[in-house]
Amino acid sequence: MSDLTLIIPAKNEKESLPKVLDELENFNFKRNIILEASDELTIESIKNYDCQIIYQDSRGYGDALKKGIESVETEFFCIFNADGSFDPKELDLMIKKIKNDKCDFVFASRYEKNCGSDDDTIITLVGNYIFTYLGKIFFKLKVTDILYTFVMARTSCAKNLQLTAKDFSFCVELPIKAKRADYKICTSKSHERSRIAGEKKVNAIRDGLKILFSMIKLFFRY
Ligand SMILES: Nc1nc2c(ncn2[C@@H]2O[C@H](COP(=O)(O)OP(=O)(O)OP(=O)(O)O)[C@@H](O)[C@H]2O)c(=O)[nH]1
Ligand SMILES: [Mg+2]
Repeated sequence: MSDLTLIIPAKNEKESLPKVLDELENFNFKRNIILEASDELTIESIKNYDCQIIYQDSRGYGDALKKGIESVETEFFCIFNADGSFDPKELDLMIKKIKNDKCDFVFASRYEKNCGSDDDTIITLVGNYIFTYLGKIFFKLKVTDILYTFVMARTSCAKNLQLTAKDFSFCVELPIKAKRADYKICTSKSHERSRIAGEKKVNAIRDGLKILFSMIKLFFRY
């Protein structure tokens, strides 16, 4: 399936990223890795792999994903973490939804029936619940796991969204702007695995507050 590009944001993932690329070996997707040019250890760790390395313009998770979306030349793309927490076997179901059900955006979810997470803490679980609920109430979003950001999309639709978030508030900006643009959104069942190695980049308090402020700004269309 060469009409799908995986956008893989990576920051200090020298242990996990090679293993993620090993697991993807039998899948015929393009792989675009987005990282900072200064992240020499991660770059060194994947030098023998078949993938495209793209340097982000600035810093941050959202900045990397924005650059990643701009880089896609295939009809579809999927945001795919470099830490091993996403299972590539789940991509098949997401592809079916986007092709057969003609969805524009497919948001994978850890919180539907028969879904789950090996990586959740009580803080991330409650945080996610609150932000997903705010999304439902204030933006009429039907996604069930707003912060997961395991998202497949029709590239032309995502490129239309004028995304600006450089940090983790990208997680809410993407579904809110997709909904506002009236694109067809659906969800897909997922089970998140633990990260393979390395440290998480999200800080619950700092990034939670940034996401909250971003939602308030988006609500007032500022
Ligand atoms: N290029 C780039 N990638 C980033 C940045 N911040 C996070 N990432 C990557 O984005 C993905 C998600 O970040 P994580 O740290 O795993 O966030 P998380 O899933 O909430 O945290 P865990 O629970 O530890 O998995 C990983 O592949 C990171 O390497 C960044 O500033 N730049
Ligand atoms: Mg992770």
